[in-house]
Amino acid sequence: MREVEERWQKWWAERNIYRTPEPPKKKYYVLEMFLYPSGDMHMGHARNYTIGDVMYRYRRMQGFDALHPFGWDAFGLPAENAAIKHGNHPADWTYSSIDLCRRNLNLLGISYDWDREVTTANPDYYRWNQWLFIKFFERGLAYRKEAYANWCTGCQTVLANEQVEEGVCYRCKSPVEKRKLTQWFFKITEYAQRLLDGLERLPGWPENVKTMQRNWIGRSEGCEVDFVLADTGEKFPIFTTRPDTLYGVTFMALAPDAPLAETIARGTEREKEVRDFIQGVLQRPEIERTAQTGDKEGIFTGKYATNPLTGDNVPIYIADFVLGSYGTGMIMAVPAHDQRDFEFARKYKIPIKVVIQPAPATGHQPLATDTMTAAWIDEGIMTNSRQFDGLPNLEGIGKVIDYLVEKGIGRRVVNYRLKDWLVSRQRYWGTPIPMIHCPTCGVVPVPEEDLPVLLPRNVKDYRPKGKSVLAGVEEFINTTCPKCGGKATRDPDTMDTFVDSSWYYLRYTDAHNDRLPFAPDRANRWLPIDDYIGGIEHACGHLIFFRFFHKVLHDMGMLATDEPNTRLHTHGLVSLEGRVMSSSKRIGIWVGDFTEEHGADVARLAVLFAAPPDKGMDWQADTPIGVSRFIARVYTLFQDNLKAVSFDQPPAAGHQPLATSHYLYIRLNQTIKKVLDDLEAFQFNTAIAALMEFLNDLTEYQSARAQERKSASSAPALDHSTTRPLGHSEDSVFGFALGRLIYLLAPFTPHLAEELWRQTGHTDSIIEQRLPDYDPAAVQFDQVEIPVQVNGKLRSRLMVARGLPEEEIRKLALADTRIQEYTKGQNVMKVIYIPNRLVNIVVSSD
Ligand code: ANZ
Ligand code: ZN
Repeated sequence: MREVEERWQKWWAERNIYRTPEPPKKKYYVLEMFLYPSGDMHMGHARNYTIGDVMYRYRRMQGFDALHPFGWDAFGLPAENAAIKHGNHPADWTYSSIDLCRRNLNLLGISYDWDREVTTANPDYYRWNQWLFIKFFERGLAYRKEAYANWCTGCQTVLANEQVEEGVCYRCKSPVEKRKLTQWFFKITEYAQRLLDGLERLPGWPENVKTMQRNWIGRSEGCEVDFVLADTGEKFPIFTTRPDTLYGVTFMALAPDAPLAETIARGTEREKEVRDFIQGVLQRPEIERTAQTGDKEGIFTGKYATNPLTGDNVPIYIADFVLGSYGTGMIMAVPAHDQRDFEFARKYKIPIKVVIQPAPATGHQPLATDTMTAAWIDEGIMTNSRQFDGLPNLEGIGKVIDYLVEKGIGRRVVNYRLKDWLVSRQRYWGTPIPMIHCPTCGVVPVPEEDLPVLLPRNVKDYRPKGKSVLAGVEEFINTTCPKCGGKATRDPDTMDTFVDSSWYYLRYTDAHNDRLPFAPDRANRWLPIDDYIGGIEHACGHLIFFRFFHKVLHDMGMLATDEPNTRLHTHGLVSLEGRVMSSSKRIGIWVGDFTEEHGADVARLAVLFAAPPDKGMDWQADTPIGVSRFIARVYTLFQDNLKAVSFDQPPAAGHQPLATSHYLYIRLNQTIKKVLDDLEAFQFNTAIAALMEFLNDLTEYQSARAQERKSASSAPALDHSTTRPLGHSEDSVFGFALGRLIYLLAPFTPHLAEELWRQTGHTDSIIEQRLPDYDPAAVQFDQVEIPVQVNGKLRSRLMVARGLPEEEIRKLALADTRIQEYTKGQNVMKVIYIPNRLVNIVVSSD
């Protein structure tokens, strides 16, 4: 089969069969997430791309003008790490990896329009990253600030929040610590509410992805309350969702990385102790220290804050469980009603004050400070809260806020967990940030006509040194200021590669544009992406970032839509003997090796058939066996019956209700319906199963016919009730069914389908055809199942032709062997028949 497949792949390429029509009449945009090229592709990759390929073929054969492009997420750390290890250039590793992957994809017969290939490491792509960066800067959406950033101790670079997973780097798994650095950020928080609202308009996205994004964005309604530092009167604003507990505050806590934490003890005898504590905490992963469970640590600062409602002074601590990056980085602590505050208070012997009592109707014992073993976090009645006493606390929340606002000591606020996106990196293999630092003019963008700022090719040492690699490249770093012409330096950082992947899907719509990242009218023709296929691991990273970019570009007037994608499909992972396939760990069945040996169609069916696309699958030694047998059987069936294959609707004579060919005709239409429905519902495994069952029907039909022919020619003739005389129309159904099968195979096994299409006399490609529709009058056997009761009890069921005369039904019911067990030796009094619904036989023993 391999030669046949190669022949078709060559022919498809020559005919440019996957070229995108422009402008499309009826557009459809099918996209798989592009690939980080890291050497050989395994069956996990194959699955993702095959799923997209089936989708594309299906849409095209539905008559859509479809776009199905591919590209390479080519910048990134692994290339750099590989280069450091092997002493070559990251570009060498990247581009040879791309060649290998492209070859693998072509081996699988994936239908990409290679004219639109995008490679993010090429200057003709990354110059537009730089262009967009400057646009963001002009709109106030890219800014620099000094902040505590996630520092990966392995990669020696900062990471975005999205790239820290359970306290370690998502790439190298080294611990991540907080370091204070000046970094570039994208102001994604400005879009937090729109990113949240947009999810409501994405019915085609899986619920779990939307929930993950909602939690990640983390909208929280509450208020800011101005406490004041007791000795200086300086404001000390805190964020709380529970102003109803304001009378129960017994201490305050600062995050170790809150700005005030640095200065609060300065010049006091506690200064050193406090500084040492902060340093110790910041070395621990945030996730660990802010976990609900686990020991809470803190230190008293020696200072007090005044509660604006009560006038009470409470001690200020620095506590490890307070996040610097949420709210104001400072909290009011209410140990009676917050579990973390409770544990902290018990540990440091801070008073606890109950201000919410469980309602008497609950039957709960009133809370007492001394006997409490945990915070009371449920609802209740406000107490010890002056004029608010007696209010249900949920009502109290609003009332207290109103009061604070009136007094000018608080305001309603909405907080989001989402943080601004830190986009600068201190590594080499990425897009240089197109900014110039001038001692006189400050930060100045590189003028548009000077783009791209090329990544210098010759760098002696890519090794991470804790500062930007490019800072050490003299020819690169030294430049002149575009404003004043004076000596200046380039920004030494490169961009997070998630910037590259935030708009690549737009570049595909206009991949060769050298004046803009894309022309709006071209992009608007194709967007949104109709089917987007990729891994669930991107739920809170890429899949938020690209929505953000899309909205910004919408606001810039470059895009008509404000969401990039309507239907999202997340696919499961492929494992091998229980371990997830991985190129870097060399765990996998390799696309190249496997396809060379077994063929592309076998590889495709193997990954499609094992499980529904959204579920994971485990590759077993016998995974490909069943599907390769199926392909061989289809091929043989066609070789045995090539002359019979027909594309004409069989004459109605072939539909005689009791003929085998009628059965086959109905099975054909059932199969067409099932395959079309499953394709639409993204259930490819069951569509393939339906094709397999239908193959059985066809081969059974074929052998039954062979049998008939044999017995017809040899004497003595068999019983005529089981064999019927042959008629021309019988075989025309069979031939027609074979013809239809070629279409149905085309999305799944395009090589086999193309070969059969050619063998049956066609000169064009099967993908240029429309998928056949089913005959709606022939998807059901004209049979009904009729329950048979004896004295009202269900005893048997009959399968009969719909509309069979009542006379016949009575006879069949009484002759049924199971019914006879109940009627034996009894008198049949009555037989009641409700047409097509029920038979009830009334018997009596006398
Ligand atoms: C007082 C209080 C009393 C609170 C009480 C809760 C219960 P969400 O819903 O996640 O927004 N908080 C505020 N800023 C914080 C920070 N930077 N690090 C850690 N915790 C912080 O949670 C808001 C609540 O989390 C706030 O309400 C605050 O504690 C705490 F009985 O204020 B609360
Ligand atoms: Zn200047």
